[in-house]
Amino acid sequence: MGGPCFSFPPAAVRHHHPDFDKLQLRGWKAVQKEKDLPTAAWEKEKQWALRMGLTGSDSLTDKSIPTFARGELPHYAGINTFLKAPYIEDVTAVGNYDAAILGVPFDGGTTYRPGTRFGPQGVRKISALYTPYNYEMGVDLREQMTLCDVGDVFTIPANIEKTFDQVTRAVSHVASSGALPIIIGGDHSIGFPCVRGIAQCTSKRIGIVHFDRHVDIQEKDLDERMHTTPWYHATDLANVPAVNLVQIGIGGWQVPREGVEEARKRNTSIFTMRDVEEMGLAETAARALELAWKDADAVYLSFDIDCVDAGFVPGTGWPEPGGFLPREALELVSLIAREGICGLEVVEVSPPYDTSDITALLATRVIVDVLGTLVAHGKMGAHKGLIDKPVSIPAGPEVA
Ligand SMILES: [Mn+2]
Repeated sequence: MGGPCFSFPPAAVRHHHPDFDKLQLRGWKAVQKEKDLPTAAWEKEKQWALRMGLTGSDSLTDKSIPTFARGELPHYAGINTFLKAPYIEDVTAVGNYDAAILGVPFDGGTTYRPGTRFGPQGVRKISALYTPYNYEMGVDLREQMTLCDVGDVFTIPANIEKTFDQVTRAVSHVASSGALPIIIGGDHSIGFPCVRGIAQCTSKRIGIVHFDRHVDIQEKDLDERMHTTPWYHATDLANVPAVNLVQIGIGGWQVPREGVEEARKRNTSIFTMRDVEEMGLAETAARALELAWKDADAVYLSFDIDCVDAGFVPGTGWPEPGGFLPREALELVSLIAREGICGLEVVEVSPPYDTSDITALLATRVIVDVLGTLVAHGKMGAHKGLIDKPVSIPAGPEVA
């Protein structure tokens, strides 16, 4: 019987790092920070759940549990909105919230794998895994902001132009209300009508930070505006100049030359994965912010899930190896969002091609990480100053 070939030295001779100090650990700081977060909204939600879902059975010890599941718990139950946020059936009430989730179920701009029309459903479904609290950021979205889910835009499956008009109308309504639009795609063709929806509510100048493996800036693809074309049309808008478009993660073998030619003509800024690697995440974000915000009044954040390495995002239209690790992508969007944004879209999640919801899960993380960052850095609501030309969309007739 052989003894172990290695054994730990006795405690007396262990070499502790002389500067080791628990106070320096982020993990320890986060534990401390949690105690300062309020709980009022959670208490209110539990009361509301009892009112809506009836008091629970006598045999339950926890008297906050209702008979019918209402609100956050249990995570596997309920009718899924994003993060179990209240569903706003009457969209005229959307302005009562700091931010609003809207789905754009549309894959008519897809040139290879379809399925992103199921993106909003897929992301909402897996978002049920999440609590509104983030340990490392020390934020609790339920306590520190208000979020609603306005449901989906009524898209027109066989008509991309009519769909664009519907999307612009919906986004302009949400932006005009003062709620921050958080858009779940849908393929990337919706980038154009989403930006147009915000741009038409303001006389001010909008920059775009775009995460993608693909450049998405050619005029047409297969004779139409497609998911390869949003930034050509968005940067044709008077107050969305191409010089404020920063494209991060572009590279590989799926970047059409027509798009590259257009990026060159329009003088957009493109960071490849190698650029990011060499600069590091902090420097990448700093330079991207400088370019996107130069003489601009707000920045729109567009996150194509395929900017992440194909191994992490099987459920997408044009997977391409060599992109970001999830941790890098999340860190970068967080660094961008801390300066404030006027809208977020997360696109190209295709649940029929997904495996164990992992692609939709990452899309959820991008959204909650951006919301958490905005809260942590005091930027939630900062976009409201942008809206100086709110649009007004007629409501339908009163129902008796
Ligand atoms: Mn892409």
